[in-house]
Amino acid sequence: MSNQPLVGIVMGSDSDWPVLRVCAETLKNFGVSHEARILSAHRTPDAALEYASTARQRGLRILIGAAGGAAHLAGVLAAKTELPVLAVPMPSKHLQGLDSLLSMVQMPGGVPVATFAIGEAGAINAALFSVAMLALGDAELADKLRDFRAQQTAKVLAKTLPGLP
Ligand code: RP5
Repeated sequence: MSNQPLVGIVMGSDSDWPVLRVCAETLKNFGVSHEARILSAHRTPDAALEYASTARQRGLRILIGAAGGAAHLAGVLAAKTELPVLAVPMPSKHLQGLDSLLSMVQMPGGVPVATFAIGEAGAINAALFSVAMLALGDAELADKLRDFRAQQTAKVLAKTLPGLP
């Protein structure tokens, strides 16, 4: 894994990390260099804007924005960079992440974010989607993704149900 981070994972709070950890683990398993930051669109707005506006020149290729509640973080990051921004809605205390999902997926036309599923599935898939995008220009990474899929397929096909033929 090169030291230059290609994927920047940004979360609105350290309380998001238990859900988002699997995103970083998935990237690590593919050998994709990444960094993770706690930056909030409303609690640390200047730092969040600075991070996004300098991300491209610092060599990042993809940003992943994860937040809960009125989850405007991914949209704010996208407003300040031309890099693709993937949005992961965090489960929220009162609405279980439905609020996060809707505020991310319903970006008005003009500044897109690509929104994934609420919670851990979204965190894994944002990482896998990052791998797929980076694999467009990296044959070795494309091979790793193909192997991962083949292993996943083999695991499912090997499953049996107790008591059923
Ligand atoms: C959002 O508010 C964060 O992304 C987090 O999901 C949610 C709650 O944050 P804490 O109050 O736990 O710091 O900004």
